[in-house]
Amino acid sequence: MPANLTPDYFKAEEWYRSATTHDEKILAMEKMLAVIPKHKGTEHLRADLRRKLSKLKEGPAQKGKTKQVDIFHVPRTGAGQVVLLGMPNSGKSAIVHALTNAKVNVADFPFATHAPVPGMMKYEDVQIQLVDMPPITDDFVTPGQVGTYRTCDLIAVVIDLAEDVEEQLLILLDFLETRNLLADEETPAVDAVGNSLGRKTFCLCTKADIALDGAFELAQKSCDRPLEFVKISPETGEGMDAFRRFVFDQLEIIRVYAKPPGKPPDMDDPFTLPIGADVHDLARTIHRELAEKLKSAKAWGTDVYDGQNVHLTHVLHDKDIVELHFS
Ligand SMILES: Nc1nc2c(ncn2[C@@H]2O[C@H](COP(=O)(O)OP(=O)(O)OP(=O)(O)O)[C@@H](O)[C@H]2O)c(=O)[nH]1
Ligand SMILES: [Mg+2]
Repeated sequence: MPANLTPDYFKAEEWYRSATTHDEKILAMEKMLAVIPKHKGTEHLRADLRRKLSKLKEGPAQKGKTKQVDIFHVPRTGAGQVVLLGMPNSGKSAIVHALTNAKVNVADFPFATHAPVPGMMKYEDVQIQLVDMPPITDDFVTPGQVGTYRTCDLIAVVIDLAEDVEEQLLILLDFLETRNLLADEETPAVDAVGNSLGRKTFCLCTKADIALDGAFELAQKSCDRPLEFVKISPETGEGMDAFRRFVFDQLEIIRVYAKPPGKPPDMDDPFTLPIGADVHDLARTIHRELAEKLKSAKAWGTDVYDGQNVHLTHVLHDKDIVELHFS
């Protein structure tokens, strides 16, 4: 009996083939099993997949002692990590080049970038990590690439406004969707320990200086996901400052300046915390063990008068200054 496998199944299979980490392979195989048509013709294949899946879940095979280096694992530094996703030649490296000091390869030919390249982008006094990536196409993804997106804070879907925006959106969002990378509030996909698989995503429309007529509006209109859109041109600088601010807002973080008792606050190097963090969270960020000895705190900034004594559960705001007293 014919198996009549569907495009969804083939996409999941493609994900499995391009997955290089053990966890990613499990996720991909679970997806294959979830989307495979369930009829007599696929009975053997399903049994085979279930067998392979339980083998995978037993743990990775031990292959000698050599440790493999995963070039797609980019350790996060700074206040947040933003990873670019785009088609060949769409302008990803030019964005990272314009906003950071990273040594990226901007080139007028496709597939110029082969591995992730992180750089630090400054927004006021905050450092945010931007990661340049190799391109993807509708039928090519570098093996292991999905791993970089899986652990980032924000995915920037780069759309070249000088090319077919609808086609780019279709391919790029499909890549994210088939790998459970699009955060979906209605049906949040989670891993074995309950962490969300989807990442917060926005569309970064670039090459505004040579955009086709109405391309930005068309991209917004043809996107069937509730994503935010930003327009930039690294070439002319258009929208670049607004983009830094946008990324800071999207990360949903605040800056807090620590003030040692009797001394001025350190205004050069803020601590960054998630929106909603309180005084105790700040103490934990500064020093996990000392945090248990936190006795009292004074704050300057939003909703307090200067130097007000605040409770340890006092919720902090962007640019607050806090003086911590330990017992
Ligand atoms: N006019 C104009 N050209 C741009 C802009 N951004 C990038 N380019 C040009 O577009 C070409 C591709 O830019 P890259 O940044 O190398 O593209 P990429 O997405 O990194 O390409 P891959 O590494 O192949 O994925 C280069 O010739 C750039 O000079 C822009 O804002 N305006
Ligand atoms: Mg590149």
